[in-house]
Amino acid sequence: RFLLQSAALTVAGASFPASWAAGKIKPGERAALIVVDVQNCFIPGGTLPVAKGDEVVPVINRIATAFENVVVTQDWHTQGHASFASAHAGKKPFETTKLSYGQQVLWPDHCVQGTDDAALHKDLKVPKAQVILRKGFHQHVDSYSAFEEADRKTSTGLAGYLKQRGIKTVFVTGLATDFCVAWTALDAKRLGFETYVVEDATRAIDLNGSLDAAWKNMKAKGVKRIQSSDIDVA
Ligand code: VGL
Ligand code: ZN
Repeated sequence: RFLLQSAALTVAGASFPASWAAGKIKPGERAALIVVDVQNCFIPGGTLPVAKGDEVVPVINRIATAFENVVVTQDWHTQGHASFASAHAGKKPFETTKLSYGQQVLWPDHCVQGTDDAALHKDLKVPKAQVILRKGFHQHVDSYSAFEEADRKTSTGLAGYLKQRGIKTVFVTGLATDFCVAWTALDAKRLGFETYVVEDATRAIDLNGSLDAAWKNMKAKGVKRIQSSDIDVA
């Protein structure tokens, strides 16, 4: 849980970094913050609004200052994308259907490439963001996870990108807790990263108990649930 700066720990002399004494997590240079889908589409006023989605912005802005590495994702759908209810005759948003890779929740049209709706929230301030990863752009395949598309075959390359840069730990934030955040965190853990979800830096859609189910699943798989106050933000 604690990443010690080697110079700061003297066992005999009992000198510890302040963050260690305070029990806070200090993200080192081998940690990355992943900011999932903080886009207008998921903010009240957008096409698939997440209740209080805007409230994650100041929390993410604050903790982002503690990270050397930041990855931002964007849900980036084609028009008439397979995850849109409007693409399936007789289907309404929030119903499900069976696609080639399994069950798919059908959503209102949202986050269409290049629209204002798909833009990042204007108040999001992550100056150290090094990559913006777009997902969900294959017409027939959704991608909640930033690592792997819903067919469970097509990689986004994010794991390789992070591993080649020596990243061992990821902190997942953004929207929505029970869909893109959870799927991203579960894949991160499965792919070998120590994985935290910063709960107060997320908001949920909560469809038919999906939020409880997501937390149970994440706990079972070893994803750690923390609050932004658990992070040492200098
Ligand atoms: C998301 C539903 C559809 C998300 C994306 O970002 O959680 N949810 N597309
Ligand atoms: Zn989507």
